[in-house]
Parts: sequence; structure tokens; C-alpha cells
Amino acid sequence: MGKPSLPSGLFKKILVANRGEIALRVICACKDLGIPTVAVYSEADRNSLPVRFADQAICIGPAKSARSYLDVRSIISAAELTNVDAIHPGYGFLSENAAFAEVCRDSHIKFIGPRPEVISAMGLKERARAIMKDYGVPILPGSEGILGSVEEALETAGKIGYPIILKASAGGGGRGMRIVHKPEELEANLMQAQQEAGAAFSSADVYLEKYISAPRHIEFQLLADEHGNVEILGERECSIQRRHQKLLEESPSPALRSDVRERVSAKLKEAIKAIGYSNAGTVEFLMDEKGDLYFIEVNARIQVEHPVTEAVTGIDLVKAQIRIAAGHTLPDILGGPVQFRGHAIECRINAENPETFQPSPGRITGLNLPGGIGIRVDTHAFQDGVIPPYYDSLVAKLIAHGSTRDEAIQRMKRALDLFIVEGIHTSIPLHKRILVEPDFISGNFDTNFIKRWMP
Ligand code: MV4
Repeated sequence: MGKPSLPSGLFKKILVANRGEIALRVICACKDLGIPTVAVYSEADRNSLPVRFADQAICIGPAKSARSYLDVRSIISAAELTNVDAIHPGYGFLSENAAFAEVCRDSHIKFIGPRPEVISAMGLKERARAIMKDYGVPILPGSEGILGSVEEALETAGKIGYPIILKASAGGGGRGMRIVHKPEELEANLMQAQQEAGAAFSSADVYLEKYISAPRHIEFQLLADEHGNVEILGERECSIQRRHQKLLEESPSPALRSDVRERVSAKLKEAIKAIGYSNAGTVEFLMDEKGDLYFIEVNARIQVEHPVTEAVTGIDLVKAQIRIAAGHTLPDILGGPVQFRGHAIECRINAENPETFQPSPGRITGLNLPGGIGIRVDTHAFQDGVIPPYYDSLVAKLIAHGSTRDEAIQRMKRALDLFIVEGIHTSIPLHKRILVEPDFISGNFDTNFIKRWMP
């Protein structure tokens, strides 16, 4: 008898538990794999493109997310009614909800993502931090585990030196953090951090780290299958952000030294294998002024900015997620060593006032999407389509690829000039300004770039 044959089949039908550009992106990957799709939509999204382009569509509730895209019972009912065998959660909404992944498992529907136990573990930031430390992934100096007392916090902070940052273990993405500059402020801040964490995340667990005041935000993309194979697909530079909302991402990072990239990638690969992680995934790091990387958190989902990695590697990450969930092996999916080509940049085009950042929902009365060599647009926007006020304000992602960073910047500027959206305000003018800033062009920036520039 030979080795048991690995599954080469795919899913019969996939339900897309999301909306907007990512729902459309998942439908496209399914079309490329020949898999029929079911769109679910709220009453506000009845006339949206995912509804038009999926093979079937089911209304799951009113506009408010809590009663539609976050309503597990509605989504599972739609899945059972349409007889799908898998659900793709996209990003946001239920994408990192371990309870939802468990309901899927109990309903015999494959959740396209990591196992529920792994989602839970990665959702606890202090646990993820401890695991990474065990496998030699660099972390910032800080508390060993959850803080048990003010005395412990004072002792740890005293040892590592101020400023320090208190983080809610169940928080993440910038929620539930407090910076403390001196010992006299520690007790009150710890009490408030624990109180707020308990209220917001139903866990009062808080840990402590050395605070880096002007870091770069760099994240590694990975793919991991259900057979222990892991590939690291390089990094993305995500420092151009405002209040934890990324505005522009690129790959490779203009600041990451190749020896640091290689060292961290190798450690990460071992850690991800040990965790039993499977899916696409992102591991976030902070870079200090010396150019060293420190782990901060794991995102167990496909991310908004995944197309920049797709551009430089040529790998369809959403297709890979689906094949991984169907039991395919990474060597089969990738078909050879990962190769990196050139440089890619993504601009997030939001429906918002470029000066005040206020949301600007409404009807798109005129639209011209750019194209041409090196340009990709991921969007659910269309002429006369409406951007509803209930969800995040992302209307399009504009991705420029070139053989060098300069060529990618030139192509991005050209595409922004040809990108016309009428009827709503967008962040296009803001992106045009960023791309001509000397500090952006030289690659000399950190997470304070926007704040410093438009206070
Ligand atoms: C930090 C930090 C400085 N020092 N941790 C914000 C998002 C969350 N993933 C972690 N965050 C931060 N953690 C230490 N020890 C600064 C931030 C931070 C930040 C990180 C990435 C991108 C943008 C940011 C904006 C403000 C603060």
C-alpha cells in the first residue's frame, strides 16, 4: 500500500460571508477555480456587485452589521438553505470569530480559515506573544504573562524603563492600549486599562511592553497548509496610516534589511508550524530606530492589503486559502519556490473627506477606473452605485506594480490622475499628496508620518 492519496477535490459551493470589494474578490477566486458561489447581503447591499456576480444571493437581514454580516444564525441558515460546503469570511466581520468557526465545524461546513482553537489562541495577544517568544521570534521586553498586580507592573516597568505600553490581551488593532510615561501614572492607568478591557472585550487581562514611540509597522504574509507546510511570502510596509487605519501599503519595505528579513522569516516559519496554523495569515511587527523587528500580533485572516503581496509574488492568496481549506498541500498550490519580482504599492481609496477624514457615503454619479500596465483595481464601485453609511468607507484599492519602487510610484501617480469618482468625496487627493512628499519618496517615514504632516 502506498501513501494515502491527498485530497485533490475542491468545494461544491462556497458562501461568501462578507460584502464590498472583498466579497467580489472572493467570488472572482471561486470563478477562477470553477466553484459556484452564494452571496449573502444586508438590505443596504441589495443592489451591490457581489449580489449580481454570485450564482445565488440571499438577504440575511437589515443594514446594521449586528443583524446581518455578524448574525451567525442568519448566515448558517443561508448556508444550509443553499447547501454550500464551505464559507469564506473575508476580513473583518466574522473572519476571526472562533465561535463562528466552531459553529461552521458543528454544521459540517468548512470555515476557510484556521481551526477555532488557533483563532482563539491568536486572538489572545499575550498568548500569541508567549508562543512566539518560545520559538525565538523576537518580542519587546515586557511582562511575563498577564499582569497580576500593580506591584508586578511597577517592578517590570522599572526594569525595562519608561515609557511602557499597557495592552488588553483580548484587544488588538490598536484597541485597548495605554501609554505610561512615569511610575506615578502606572497604577491609575493599569486600573483603567483592566476596567476598560473587561467591559470592551469581556476579559480584563492586560500585559505590559516597552513602548516604541516612532516605530515602523511591518507585517509578514504567510501561507500554511493542514500538513505542516509553511511559506513566508515577504513583508508589507504599513506605516502610512492614520488612527490605526492604513492608507497606503507597499512590498518590499524600503527599510527592512535582508538579513533581518531572513532571520525573522526562518523563526516565524517554525513558530507557525508549531502552532498548527493553517490558512493565509499575517504576523505584525514593529521596527525600532535600529532596524530591528519585534512581534506584536497575528492576524488569522486574509487582509485588505493582500494584493501587494500578490503583485510581487504572482500568487493568488484567496485561491490558495480555498485550496488549503480543501486539504491541498502548499507544494501543490505553489508549484515551486516563491519568487519575488519588483515592487508594489496599494492606495486605499476611501469614501471620505480628504481633509477632515469624515465619511462621505452616497451615490457615485461618475466613475472612471484606471488601468494599463502595472495597475490593478479591486472595487465593488460602479456608475450610479451607492456607498452606504453603515460599513467601513473603503470603495476601491488601487495597486501599482513596477520593476522598481520608483516605477511603482510613477504608475500609481498616473493611475490616481486617471481615477475619477464623482458624487462622493474620496481619499484620492490625499494619496496624490503623499506620493510627492520627499520623506515618502526617500522611504524615510514611520507610523507618525500622517500626524506629523497634517496635525
Ligand atoms: C505598540 C506601539 C509601540 N510600542 N507597542 C497599534 C496597533 C497594535 N497592533 C499595536 N500597536 C502599537 N503597539 C509597543 N510596544 C505602537 C503601536 C501603534 C501602532 C502600531 C502599528 C501601526 C500604527 C500604530 C499607531 C499607533 C500605535
